[in-house]
Amino acid sequence: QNKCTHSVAVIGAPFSKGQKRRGVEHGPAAIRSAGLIEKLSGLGCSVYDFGDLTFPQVPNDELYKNTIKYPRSVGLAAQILADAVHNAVGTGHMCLTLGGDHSLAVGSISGHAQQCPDLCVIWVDAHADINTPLTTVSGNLHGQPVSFLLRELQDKVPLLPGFSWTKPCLSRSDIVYIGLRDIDPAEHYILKNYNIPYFSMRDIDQLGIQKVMERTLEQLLSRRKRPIHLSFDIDAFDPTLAPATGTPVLGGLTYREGIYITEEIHNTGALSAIDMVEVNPLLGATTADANATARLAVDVIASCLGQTREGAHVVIDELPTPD
Ligand code: 5AB
Ligand code: MN
Ligand code: MN
Ligand code: MN
Repeated sequence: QNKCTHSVAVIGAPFSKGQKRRGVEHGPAAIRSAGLIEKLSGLGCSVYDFGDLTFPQVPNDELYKNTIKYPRSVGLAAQILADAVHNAVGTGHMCLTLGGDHSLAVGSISGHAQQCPDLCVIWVDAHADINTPLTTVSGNLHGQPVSFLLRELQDKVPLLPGFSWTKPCLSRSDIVYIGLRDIDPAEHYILKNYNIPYFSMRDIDQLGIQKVMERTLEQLLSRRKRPIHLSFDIDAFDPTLAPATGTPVLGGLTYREGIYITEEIHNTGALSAIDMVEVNPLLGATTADANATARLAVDVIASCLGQTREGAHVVIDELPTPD
């Protein structure tokens, strides 16, 4: 049955201090303006829009060790989001977080894991976001969220101010990356040395997206069915499709590859939370670029929730007959 039976909680997380470009805090408004709620309602979902969270200013949020930017602001925002996701999932909703930058995934995944300790993560991104605070070159926390979540890495991760509430909730075999094509040297070391499963753009070229999804779901779900957290960075798409984002990288997913990923995830019946992050409507050359990027985000989300390319998502009883 294709008709959407989900109740979906929508949480806006207009947060941008995990990176340096202004505008990503307008992601939730841009995605809503592109028709998200109407689209999901049209699919038959019961939508509970919780509006946008507010994140307090943290005074004197100084650099950590001269490198990490806004640790207390990021830590607190993630903690606030964790509570919101925890409550939404606990109430029985599928939880959709609209970013905001990707540092928020520390919160959304932690909050989801408090309700579903057995969850697994599919991380769709051009980047691995697994720098530790000691390996990052940029100092931006949106390039580090996975390092705080991965149990095996904790002896390499210092305690940042603002992060004392976090508890690593993932093991290496609980996450699969798809779409990677811009990996820092230390990140590459981590992926290889800790044996973290990933499918780079080269792997997608070699295997095709169908095999990539088969292997991803086999890795995560073959032992047991368990809740999926999809963390979708819009920069996984090629910049021709998603120009309005902070760190675009050439050679990304096609529209069809992206939608195939989310169709397959929907078909598992196990999707429990989604992050849609890094949509920055102030970037891209024109407002048309910004609108196209936001519409793409809506298409990805709709496909997660049962929109198909084959139609039949609305049930029709019979055809009209002529008199
Ligand atoms: B995004 C970089 N690896 O650490 C770093 O957009 C880029 O959430 C991070 O994937 C990109 O700053 C973070 C160079
Ligand atoms: Mn469904
Ligand atoms: Mn990215
Ligand atoms: Mn990312």
